[in-house]
Amino acid sequence: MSEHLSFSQHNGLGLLQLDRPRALNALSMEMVSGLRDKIVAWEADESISEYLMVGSLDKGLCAGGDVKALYTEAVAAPKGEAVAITRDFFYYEYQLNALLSELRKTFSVLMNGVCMGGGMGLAINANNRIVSETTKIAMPETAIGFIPDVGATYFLSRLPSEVGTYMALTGARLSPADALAVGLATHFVPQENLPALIDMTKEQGSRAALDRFAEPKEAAGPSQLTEQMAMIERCFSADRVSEIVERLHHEGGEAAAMAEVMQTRSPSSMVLSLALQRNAEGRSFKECLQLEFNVAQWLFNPKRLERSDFFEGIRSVLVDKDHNPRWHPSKVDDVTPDQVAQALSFPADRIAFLV
Ligand code: QUE
Repeated sequence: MSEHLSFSQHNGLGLLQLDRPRALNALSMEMVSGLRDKIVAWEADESISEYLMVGSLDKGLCAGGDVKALYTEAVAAPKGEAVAITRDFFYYEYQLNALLSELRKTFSVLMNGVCMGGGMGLAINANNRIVSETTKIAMPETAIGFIPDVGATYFLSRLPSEVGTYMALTGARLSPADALAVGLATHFVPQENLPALIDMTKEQGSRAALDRFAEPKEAAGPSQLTEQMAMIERCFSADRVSEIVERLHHEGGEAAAMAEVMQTRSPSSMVLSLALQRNAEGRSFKECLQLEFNVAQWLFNPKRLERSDFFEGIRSVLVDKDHNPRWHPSKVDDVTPDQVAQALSFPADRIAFLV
């Protein structure tokens, strides 16, 4: 079992704690499989009636998958094995995401602090998604040459207007008020009350604890995203990334600033993410996870690995921290429709979902 997890039971509550604060609770393979095994056991355990997941009250729920470790292991391994390392991690993470989407018991999660990427995959299917004033929500994968995954193809594409497309392409950070406004979060509890919320959930369950500590959504303050919604709709409804960028420049102001952010993101990641978002209609959560897995495996194809935007992105953002990635290709219009089609239909392993 992972040293970065702890589990305990309190009057029918199963408490799942991520405990790796120095890495912002970034998920290792051991953490993913430890969570999976405990949840499978608790689903069958009649003495457990609900779950609460918490990260660090200082730092936050979770920064994502431990992609830095994945990078270090993969660059040290022979090519074939590098692919296997990334394949296994994402396979087990997506299995866990699917398991969390079909729980038999009420599931609450504290989304304080950093709640990004893989952290969103843990939280998104909870019944009670509790934010505080410290919450920072994002799907930032296009910054590291990857794609919003962990079911983002499903849950971002179902957000109001084009908010999901905006989040997927830019990696924009949402405030607690934004998250409540678009439905990514369900409850607001001030940071100072989180310890008491946890204590009361242990004693009396989540219903009583939220009745006591959840505040009206207005307490989270105004949502900037709500004010930008009409502009986001106008710009991010385009069918091509280059068209979105043109529309943003044409709008000027804060829209143009979004276009500037997109200049720094991986062109391949943005084009693939847009295709995944547009492809999500009518698909189930698991079908979306499988499509993401296909694309992830295509990105890790050994033939293209040395030119992989994923490795270059992790190198530039998390390892060397020069924030100066050299993307291949460097322009969105150089990512061909044929490549996109290949990526989405890449014959990756079928994920054997547990539920
Ligand atoms: C985009 C991402 C991630 C990121 C930064 C990005 C991501 C991730 C981490 C991260 C943060 C702190 C750690 C760590 C990883 O940063 O997925 O190991 O200690 O996990 O711009 O997708």
